[in-house]
Amino acid sequence: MEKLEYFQALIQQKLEGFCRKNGEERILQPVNYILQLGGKRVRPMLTLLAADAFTDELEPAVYPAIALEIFHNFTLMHDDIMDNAPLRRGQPTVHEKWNRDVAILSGDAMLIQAYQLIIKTRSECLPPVMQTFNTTALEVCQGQQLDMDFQDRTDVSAAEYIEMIRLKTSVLLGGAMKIGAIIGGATEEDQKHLYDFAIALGISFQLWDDYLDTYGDGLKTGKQVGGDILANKKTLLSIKALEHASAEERDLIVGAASYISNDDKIARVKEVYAKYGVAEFIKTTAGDYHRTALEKLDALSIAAPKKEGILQLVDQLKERTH
Ligand code: GRG
Repeated sequence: MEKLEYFQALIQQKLEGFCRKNGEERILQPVNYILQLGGKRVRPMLTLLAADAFTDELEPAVYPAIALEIFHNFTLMHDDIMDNAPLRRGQPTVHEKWNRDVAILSGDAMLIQAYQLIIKTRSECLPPVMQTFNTTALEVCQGQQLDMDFQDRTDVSAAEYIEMIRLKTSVLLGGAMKIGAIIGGATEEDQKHLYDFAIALGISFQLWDDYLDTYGDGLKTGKQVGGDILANKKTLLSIKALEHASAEERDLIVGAASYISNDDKIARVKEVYAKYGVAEFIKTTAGDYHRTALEKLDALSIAAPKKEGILQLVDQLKERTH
């Protein structure tokens, strides 16, 4: 675990230095605020771990790693505006604490700052790193658009939903690993294995997240159990149920039916889920993606001890999220 702790501390130290440099500049205050709210720092960890798998020289991967965390936080800031979310990591969102315009502008500044850090990548790696970063950022946008489109539809398929997660969440994890692998000097084949590993892992984690929102232990997840059901949210659970639901069941799931209390609605939707076996479906699907991820890691051309850190991070995330 020592390596993970060292990487975490390094990321924290670099982010603190970045915030110190931002100083008290008005549009950068929200940038420092969101970065100091915490977060698991998964993306920069993936970049460092991927680089570390191929080289002993970690330093060239540090700025790109920090750039990815800043980009991630920028997407959260704008996502919170679009979702009208009051809280982020348990604290007021930027648009609540300041206002919507500040959150838009500071988010924009953050995206530019991410680019300022990415271009510090050493010159021979810069073209493929920049290309990966740009492709990833554009795909994240597409994923966000799909997610918004899905909220108004009742005919979203499981495959479409998984494609949305791939774009909205997984490609940034994949991009983070690929960038680390490029900087570490990995072959294109190994870059692809690591990219595919992160894609599958991201999908499996998101599906588990959906599952736990309905079937998890609220004390462990820190979320209201059944929150997605009450918000009529499209998740793999509701999508799978809608595939089979009667007109009455459909109304209940999409929020068009009346109910006595929140508990009553959650219980009735869970009955529909049980009828169509959706919990088992989601568990099997998440398990399949998890297995695929491990197979991709297996296929890497490096010795097992070099994969250790990556596997430890997966275990740590499982503990925090499962
Ligand atoms: C790409 C130009 C451009 C715009 C962004 C707003 C937007 C368009 C995209 C939203 C993308 C988004 C919010 C994806 C959700 C990803 C996700 C799973 C967030 C939670 O990640 P964690 O659990 O969070 O790693 P922490 O708090 O640990 O950092």
